[in-house]
Amino acid sequence: MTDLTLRSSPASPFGRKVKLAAAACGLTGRIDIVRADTNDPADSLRTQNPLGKIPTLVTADGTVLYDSRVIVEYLDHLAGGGKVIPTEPKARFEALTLQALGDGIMDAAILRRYEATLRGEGERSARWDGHQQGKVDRGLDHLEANLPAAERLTIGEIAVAAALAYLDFRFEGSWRAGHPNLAAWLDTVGPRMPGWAETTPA
Ligand SMILES: N[C@@H](CCC(=O)N[C@@H](CS)C(=O)NCC(=O)O)C(=O)O
Repeated sequence: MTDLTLRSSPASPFGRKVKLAAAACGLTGRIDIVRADTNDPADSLRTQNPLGKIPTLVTADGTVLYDSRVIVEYLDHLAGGGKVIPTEPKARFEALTLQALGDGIMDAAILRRYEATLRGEGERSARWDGHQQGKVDRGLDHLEANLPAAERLTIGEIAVAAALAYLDFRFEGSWRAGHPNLAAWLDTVGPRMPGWAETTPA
């Protein structure tokens, strides 16, 4: 029985992170995914989440949770705790910081995507785009030198995998050539994650 509604879209990397976390927590069967259009002012998403952002989670009693980090905390709690967010302090803050890096890469990549798709030709700023690209590049370089774990599945590895797969999806995997070890990590670890195939954007 589904008692949770996730507003998301297939292309959203933050939505995918939450779906992968839900799968790792064994909660996929409780979640009904209802597609949201963040560009549509009439979409009920904007009444559920004033920020109009996905992912947004609505529980059976109408409680609304956002953003993705809060939703992941909630799912981990529903699953009994310590499933994708470790409880031991050192591991916990490592996982949360790695998640923040994955999220930051997604944020910057999404801003680049919006710059290219939502702004008209004359409105685009190469300087702003380069500023965001720098965050992605430095994040990738850091991860290439500090590969995430291969045998552990925390929200850190999930967020990084979702971020890299988004770069594959929207930026034709151009990051791979300069980051061969990270690319190999994604290709090995990603498909092993519960829910990976089902959440791959087409
Ligand atoms: N910090 C947010 C970021 C979510 C986010 O940026 N979502 C994008 C889609 S992946 C979005 O809703 N964009 C529409 C908008 O910003 O208006 C989270 O972790 O959930």
